[in-house]
Amino acid sequence: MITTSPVKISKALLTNPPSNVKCPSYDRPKLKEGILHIGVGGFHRAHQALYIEEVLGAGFTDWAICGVGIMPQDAGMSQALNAQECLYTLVEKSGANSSARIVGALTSYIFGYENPEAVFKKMASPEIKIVMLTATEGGYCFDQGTGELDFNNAGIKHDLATPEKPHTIFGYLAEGLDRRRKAGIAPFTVLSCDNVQHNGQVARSTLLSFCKKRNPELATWVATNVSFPNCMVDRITPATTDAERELVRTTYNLEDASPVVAEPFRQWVIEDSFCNGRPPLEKFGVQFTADVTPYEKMKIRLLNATHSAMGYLGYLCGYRYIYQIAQAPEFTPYLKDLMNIEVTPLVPAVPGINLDDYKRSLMERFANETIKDQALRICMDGSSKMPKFILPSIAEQLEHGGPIRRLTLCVASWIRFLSAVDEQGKEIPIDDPQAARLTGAIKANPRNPRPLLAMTDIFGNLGQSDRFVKELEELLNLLYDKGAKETLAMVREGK
Ligand code: CS2
Repeated sequence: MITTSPVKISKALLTNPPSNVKCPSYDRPKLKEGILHIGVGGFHRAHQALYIEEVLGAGFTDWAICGVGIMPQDAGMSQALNAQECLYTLVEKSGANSSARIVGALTSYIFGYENPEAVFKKMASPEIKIVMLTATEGGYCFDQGTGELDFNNAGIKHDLATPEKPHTIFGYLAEGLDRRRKAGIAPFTVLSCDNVQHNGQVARSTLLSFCKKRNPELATWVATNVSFPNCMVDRITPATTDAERELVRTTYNLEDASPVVAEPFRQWVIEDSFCNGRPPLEKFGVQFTADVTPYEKMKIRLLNATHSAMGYLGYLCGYRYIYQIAQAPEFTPYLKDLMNIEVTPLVPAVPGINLDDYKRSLMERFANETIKDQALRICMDGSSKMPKFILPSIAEQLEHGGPIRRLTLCVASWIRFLSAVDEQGKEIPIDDPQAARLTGAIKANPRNPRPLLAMTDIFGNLGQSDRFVKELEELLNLLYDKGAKETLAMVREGK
């Protein structure tokens, strides 16, 4: 039981660290920033920043991170981190075990949305060797139908018209790289850490399309000199809410405006092509491979897809946390069948991984009730998650007449969720940059998915599959007529 008042996170704390909290072992002021990271949310701080923390702790001091936020909603993170010298608490929780450490790997944070010039300058500094991204699945602004950068996207239009004050990763990367090109400085590696299959290739092709429009010479230079390794990242990290701040306060006596709580599991598999050097991550549990394809397909199509299947339908059934859904007896067989029957046949052999063990460990991780992962976190940004996690598996199954019922139930649940009113008549908060467009499409008739399916930037050509459209309409009607629990029972029983 803690009786003294909580200690605010600051560098003063590091000189007198609490006994139950691990603190950086290195001399923080001596670090150099070799990495710039765009998109400093909970996931980056629980994953990449922790690997880097270990790199720094082992004496490789040139790889500290300069964090960058480019969205207006990053103002809160900027304020919180800058007020505590970019230090934060990371708590790992599983069962009765919990451990905390103060992470010091992030040594500065620039709020690019207000001060883009500071980001450009930093990107142009020769010390920066890698620019890492967690830009979210939607941050790459590509059209699912054509696979190309979407030049109709408002952010892309803005960045081409207003290069000095960008809103997307493209405006920043293009300007940063252009400054290096003009100054004769070697480029940085662009390392995408988002849940997008072939994330490096996607980052490369979308950035090249953007640069071609902006300045063809820059595009050629980027194509020849910049590397974009693909990688697979994994660690379940709930959104930070007051509950997490309270946990850190009561368990560790720390006052932290922006702590992170995550599961103990973490994985990072990267293709080893870095054009300007890299930290020795292989010494700290990162796996390097020539081809990340099987790892990313396994992770995105099994973990992320099952998350989506739990999120929408679970929310409609009245659950608010993922562990509740993963533990619910009515859900477990549906989730297992979805993975085993509809997704596993599409996943290639993954070197060194037994897929049965992998799926078993996923179910255990989902059921970890100590991390309280929010269903609504999973339900965010469906317009960009569906096309990466769920729809490609449906498309592949359709090619050879394979089973799609359980995956289609996930799509139907998303569309039912988008009606924004639950079965009790309560409002559902829709958090998606495309919310207005999506909800507008089903306003006239929420049971009719066709106006949504006509959005080929999301659905590709799935709307042309009579089989898929029929199953989707049937399941959506069942959700309205029978409710989420009964529809789930029917799908589970093969009806
Ligand atoms: C989740 C991911 O956002 C989602 O829908 O599936 O954030 C997931 O928790 C991570 O990818 C786990 O590595």
